[in-house]
Amino acid sequence: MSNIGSYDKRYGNFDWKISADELEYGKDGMYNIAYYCSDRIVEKGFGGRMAMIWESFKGEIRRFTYDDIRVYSNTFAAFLKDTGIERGDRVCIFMDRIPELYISFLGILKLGAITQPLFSAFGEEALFTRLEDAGTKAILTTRKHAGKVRRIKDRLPALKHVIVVDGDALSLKPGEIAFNMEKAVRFDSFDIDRAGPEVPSVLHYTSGTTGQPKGAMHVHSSLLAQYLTAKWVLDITPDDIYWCTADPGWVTGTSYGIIGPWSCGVTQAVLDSGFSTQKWYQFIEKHRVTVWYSAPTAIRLLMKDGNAVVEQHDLSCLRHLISVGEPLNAEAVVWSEQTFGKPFHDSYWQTETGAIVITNYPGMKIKPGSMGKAFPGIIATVVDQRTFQPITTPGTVGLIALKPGWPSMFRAYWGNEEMYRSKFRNGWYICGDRSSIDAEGYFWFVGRDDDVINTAGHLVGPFEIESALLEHEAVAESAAVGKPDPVNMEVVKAFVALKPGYEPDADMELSIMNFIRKKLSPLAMPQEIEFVDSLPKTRSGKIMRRLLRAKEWGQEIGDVSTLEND
Ligand code: 6R9
Repeated sequence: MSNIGSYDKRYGNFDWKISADELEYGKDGMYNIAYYCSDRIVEKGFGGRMAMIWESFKGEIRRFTYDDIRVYSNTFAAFLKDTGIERGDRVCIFMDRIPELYISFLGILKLGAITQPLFSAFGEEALFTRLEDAGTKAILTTRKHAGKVRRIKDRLPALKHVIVVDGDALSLKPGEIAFNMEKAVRFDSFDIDRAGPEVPSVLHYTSGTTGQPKGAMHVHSSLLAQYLTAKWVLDITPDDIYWCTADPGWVTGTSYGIIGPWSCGVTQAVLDSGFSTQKWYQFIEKHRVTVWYSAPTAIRLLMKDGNAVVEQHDLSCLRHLISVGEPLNAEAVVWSEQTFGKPFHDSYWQTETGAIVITNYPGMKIKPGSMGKAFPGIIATVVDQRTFQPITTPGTVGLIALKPGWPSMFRAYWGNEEMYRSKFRNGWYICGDRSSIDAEGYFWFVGRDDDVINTAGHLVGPFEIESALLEHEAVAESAAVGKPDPVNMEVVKAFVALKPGYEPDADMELSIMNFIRKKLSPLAMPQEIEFVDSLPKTRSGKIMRRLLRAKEWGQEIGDVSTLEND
């Protein structure tokens, strides 16, 4: 029997109080996520249970009990407080998936400060944009990534502290601080910030169509949704070994790589290494992973490598599989059922929703290719793109819309009230994705309603890429669009018009690709560059990205005058 039991019963009879009661949320005025992820588990008598089994890319293994993460996060909190970090300050975490990332995340929250996790593969420009926007006061990083911080620090007047968690006197530059979690004086207790359920907790940057990435701000009471979805959708029980393959630089890696699982008291396995079929199967087998949360691109890569490699491993430990981030194709569901004896369950949500909102539940009939149904407590529909009225005819495509008010809904885009408000129409939060709903209430994803590129489950904003492209000395104008890719779903393709005197040859293509990889990230790097003399524009001079995109996807765009106002 799964944790959720009967979906219909749960949906019809739901109250978020279920979550609050189970967590005893708000007891003694305590609302802080970090308390529920560490101290509470210890107080319940499970301090000796493993919270994290961590494996490095070299195969080194380290284990941390719930009591360890309680004490180490206290230690981080006390150190940051001593450094001058106060409630509401933004503290960025910029490191690979090392234990310090997961533990400092809780430490920052214990202090009442806001965590801003950023993907460590970000280059200096991507990092700069996000730190500048958030007015970030401190950054926790490692020697490996400190160079990028050093190169932009002078342009960030708000950034007061650079803390290197594996630093020593020799490796530091003036003004930087070394802090070693395990060598520091341990703090067995810390006065956890209790400012309330609406206190900001996590700030995740996410890409949109226009402008630079926006910071989706969450608050502590998001826990109510993250806890219950981890329990009911991921079906986590304290006896499980749970593996979330996402990096905490993205929302899946925090909501379901830290908050959800640890508030459920489960043992997490963390692999600080990139994708490799062999390595992943070995990891599951070695640590006896039972619940596995991953993404369609990874599943497609595993499928590509075939079943011979699966047969070399004992994967019988796997009990429940879930996927997120991009459309989960029906073939992948069927393949996983044949290969692991279990289907992957799709789950749909966004940085802005903070937690899973539409999904296939354990025990529910799966229709391969469908994302499933709304989570209890979530009122989801599709609305007409012009009137924002719910569409009642099954099978008609509209925009996915949610009734505001679920606990993990983002509360702001950092410093951008207008953009935040624009996401709400006619009493609905508009997700920006297109879908239909069938007669049984199952959602069938169609595509995004904007120009954001989803590559291997990661959103990349065309504007951010185009802005960076313009900084290349040879580029006069550019457009970045998503192009179909059999594994990553989409990859970035750039159309570039060069300044006079520059040659559109293979060297130039390489030079531009490397420029973007270094400045932004490997994800944002165009996999292909098409040199053009000029780009199609509207009468007002805006580049018609949609026209270029439609060509890549082999779609008929029809009358281009309809794009005039895009
Ligand atoms: C959690 C996360 C959100 C966007 C979302 C949609 C796409 C996510 C999906 C899916 C099809 C699914 N997306 N889950 N598309 N099927 N099951 O990924 O957050 O990085 O903000 O991306 O990803 O387009 O709007 P985020």
